[in-house]
Amino acid sequence: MTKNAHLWDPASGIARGAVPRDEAERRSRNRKTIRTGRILRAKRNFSYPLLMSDRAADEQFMQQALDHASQGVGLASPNPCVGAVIVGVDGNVVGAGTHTYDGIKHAEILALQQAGENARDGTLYINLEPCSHQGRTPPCADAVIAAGVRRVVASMVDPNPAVAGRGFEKLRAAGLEVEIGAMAEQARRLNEGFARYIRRGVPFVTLKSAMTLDAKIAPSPTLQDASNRATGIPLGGWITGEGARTHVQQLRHENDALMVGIGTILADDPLLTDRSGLLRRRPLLRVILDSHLRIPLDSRLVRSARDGDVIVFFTEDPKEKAICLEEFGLRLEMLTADRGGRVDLHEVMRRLGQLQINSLMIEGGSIVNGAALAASIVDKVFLYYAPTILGESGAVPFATRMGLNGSSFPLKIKSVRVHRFEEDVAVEGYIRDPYED
Ligand code: AOF
Ligand code: ZN
Repeated sequence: MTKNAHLWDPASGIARGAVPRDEAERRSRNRKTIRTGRILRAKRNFSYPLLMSDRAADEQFMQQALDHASQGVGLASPNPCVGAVIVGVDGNVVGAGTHTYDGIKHAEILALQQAGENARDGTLYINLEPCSHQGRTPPCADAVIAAGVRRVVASMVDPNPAVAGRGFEKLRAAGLEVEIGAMAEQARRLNEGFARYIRRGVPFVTLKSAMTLDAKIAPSPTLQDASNRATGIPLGGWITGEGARTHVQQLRHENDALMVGIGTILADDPLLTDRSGLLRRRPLLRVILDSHLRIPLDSRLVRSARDGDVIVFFTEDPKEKAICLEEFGLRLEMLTADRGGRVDLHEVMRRLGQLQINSLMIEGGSIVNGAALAASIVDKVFLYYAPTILGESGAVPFATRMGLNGSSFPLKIKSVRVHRFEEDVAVEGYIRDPYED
């Protein structure tokens, strides 16, 4: 008989060490129900609310961690939004934390400090891998181990190449149970700006536009009066309704910077501020592409510039105008022109990356939209549609001159989501995956 063979048990009629058939069936049933999350695992050392599966409880606590992380929107950049929740052995939350950049401490450190001794043998829920490196603070993985946490449930690996799995390795090497992937989609969306920035040194770019169903962003300038009468849409006026426009403020709040071309300034005289009413640690950086410095000194943008929150990229140097704009508090940066004589968008991206801008929203007119798509700087689109057909051949299209750089159209938009705002709809989708490309 070989060493591993089962011994025959005459009493039961089955091999010792093998599992009886009805017992095997019972275990298989249990495995299935555990996988589908309907019943409790038989043995456990702490109590969740009864009848809640491990997975449902994990998701509930991870949702709490994500809610804490979301409180860092506008306050954590250029760092990621991270929230942590610690559940003690009795199944209750004993600590929680939200990372903010100015607060320096990482989320799990704040949660551990709140939990104190109650963290021992508990579970840490966190939307990002605990860090393994010495940054402005020592590695969080070491602190989690030192606190005696037994299990770590995390949504995703840290896209920061300085961490990228090493935090999890540390935890596992110290004997902690580590589970990765709870509510990963939500977690990845929350930190898509951070992922692009930390992996590539450039901001994650969202192209936002509001248009009619026939993809026009404004009536023809020459037919402005007639358009007004026919459609009620004034040149430079609102196309979408209040619900969509309130949502745009939310998007502005989620971004570090906003970019338009000089054409938009001349047509609309916009303010381009974050009016969400939510706190942010840095003012929304307003970025203007203005090759020949045509920006009017009496525009609302120039008049409202403060603390370097307006940056103008230009290619020619009309000295007097530049000096004058600087006196108004604008930042001026001369960049090289691309082949079409416009500001090189790749240089703009590099420069904004150097300024620690994680995320940029383009709210440009036709030319900037077309140029951004053609230059492949756009990661995501957020396109609002009002239920109107302008039907005017001279109306301003969503994007023009897209073919100039020879980039590959048609562009495929992935992971599409559709949103509804009263009468309007919005299509959100990705051109590039900030975690992969
Ligand atoms: C975590 N928890 O709450 C945050 C983490 O310069 P530092 O020291 O602030 O470190 C920033 C890096 O640490 C950041 O790029 C990311 O990799 C990680 N952020 N990690 O475990 C947190 N904010
Ligand atoms: Zn950390």
